[in-house]
Amino acid sequence: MSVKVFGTKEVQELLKAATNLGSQDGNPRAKQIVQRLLGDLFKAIDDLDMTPDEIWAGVHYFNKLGQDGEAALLAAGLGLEKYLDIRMDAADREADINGGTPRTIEGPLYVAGAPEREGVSKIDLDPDADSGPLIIRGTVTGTHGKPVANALVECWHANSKGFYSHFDPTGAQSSFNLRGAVRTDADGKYEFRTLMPVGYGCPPQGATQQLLNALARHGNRPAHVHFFVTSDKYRKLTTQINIEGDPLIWDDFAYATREDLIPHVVEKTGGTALGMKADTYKDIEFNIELTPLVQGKDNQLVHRLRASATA
Ligand code: MBD
Ligand code: FE
Repeated sequence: MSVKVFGTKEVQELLKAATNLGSQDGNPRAKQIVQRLLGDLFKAIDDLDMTPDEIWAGVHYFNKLGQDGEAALLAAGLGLEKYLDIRMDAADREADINGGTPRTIEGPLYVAGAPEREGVSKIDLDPDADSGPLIIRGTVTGTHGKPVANALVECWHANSKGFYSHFDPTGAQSSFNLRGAVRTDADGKYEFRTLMPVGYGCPPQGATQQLLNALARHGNRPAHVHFFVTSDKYRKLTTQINIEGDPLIWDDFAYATREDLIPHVVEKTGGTALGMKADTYKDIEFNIELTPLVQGKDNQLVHRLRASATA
């Protein structure tokens, strides 16, 4: 069977009715977007001759996706979140905004409300026998390499099992374990004392992994650390670093790896004196360069539903 009904008057009128285009009421932007997406879906059903079984499998997939709370995870896995970065990179080039530390996706696992510290923060609140000590430190600079004092550097990352606090299926971690917020000092410096993260894997029984399985894709990320960097005088940066040497660095299911976001990992001693859990520790210097406001405004603030907690 290969019928073509998309172009018929009946279907076009159905589309118009379903999106209420004949009315002045409603949200015009919502109507525009729904009309386009629904129309593209109708067209695809015609073009690919999708069967009722396939359509209902898709409809029920959305139910499972919602039940699992994984819509934002799937957005990362299908490259939708990366696509938004590609668009923001292109918009920056068009606006002649060059340089600065590259952005990369936020992902779905940020939690607002980490306790704010000055300059240095120890964020490994819970013991984790399988993970060694790690320092991540650097300088936040702005235009012409000028240090930015009083910038807020937030970071969040997984534990030795690849689990994030607040989203840990074992319930093992306290609220802000491995999540920090530090104000840069007068020289623009920040430092987190923490433990080495391990890469994340999608919940094996979840809707995201179910779809990835059908595509013969894995749902794993290399070990990484997320950052938000905010300051009054510069645009907010959303980025991540990868842990050098992770075999998945160029095989991230969320496509977040970028050339300039793989700082060297250096082994150092002297951790005990710093209050680390062993004397030998890993040290990562990650310097962050922010980009200027655009006509006095930060055009990098993305509004999305985020978890929050109180410390
Ligand atoms: C993560 O830790 C993450 O950063 C992304 C983008 C998706 C799933 C888990
Ligand atoms: Fe992550």
